[in-house]
Amino acid sequence: MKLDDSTDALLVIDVQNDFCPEGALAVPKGDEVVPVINRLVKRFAHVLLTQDWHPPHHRSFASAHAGKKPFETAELGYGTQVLWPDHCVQGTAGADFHRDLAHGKAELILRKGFRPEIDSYSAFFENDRRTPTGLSGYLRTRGFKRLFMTGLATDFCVHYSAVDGAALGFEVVVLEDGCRAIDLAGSLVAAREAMTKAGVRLDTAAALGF
Ligand code: VGL
Ligand code: ZN
Repeated sequence: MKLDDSTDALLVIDVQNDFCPEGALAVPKGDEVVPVINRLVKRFAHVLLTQDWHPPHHRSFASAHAGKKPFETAELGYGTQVLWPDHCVQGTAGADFHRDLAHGKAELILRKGFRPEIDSYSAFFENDRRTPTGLSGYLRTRGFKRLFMTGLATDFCVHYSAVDGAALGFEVVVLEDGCRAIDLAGSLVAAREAMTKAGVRLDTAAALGF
């Protein structure tokens, strides 16, 4: 596939230590996305990263709810929230990008999930589905039209970012070989369905010749 350097951007989602093997919220084979993404970084003129960035005791952590265990759910002000192990706490090694990720070229690092009471899967809106992160304004102002998404996890942050990006009018391509899933109770199948329904193109870097 031919890229347009003025309107295409690579969005790399949450490739952080806590989502890689041995991390606090390890995504199976999460580190396998790194070589794929590093190849993509060389092909794209513009690279943007997101970083899950929670304060200690964040409300999405099971540890903040008496009697709850990770991967159970809780009703928060904005709806049902999966409760996670403590992860990506601001300033900790777990919140750092994977050491081999080629992040030096990134033009933007968008941090999300920093409001103590609201989780943020999507790079565009927090989990209340109303509070914007500011990313859409940034992307529009810079003239980006097509977003190639990769990273962790396919069924949570990539999924919500892709669906929101499409709803906001961007052309979204998820490169699945540059993603890995948590896959809780069928969440990967559901995410792929939701993305397809939203008009997101599911493809691979390999098939597109990147
Ligand atoms: C994520 C769960 C909690 C993700 C972030 O990056 O997919 N998942 N926080
Ligand atoms: Zn998180």
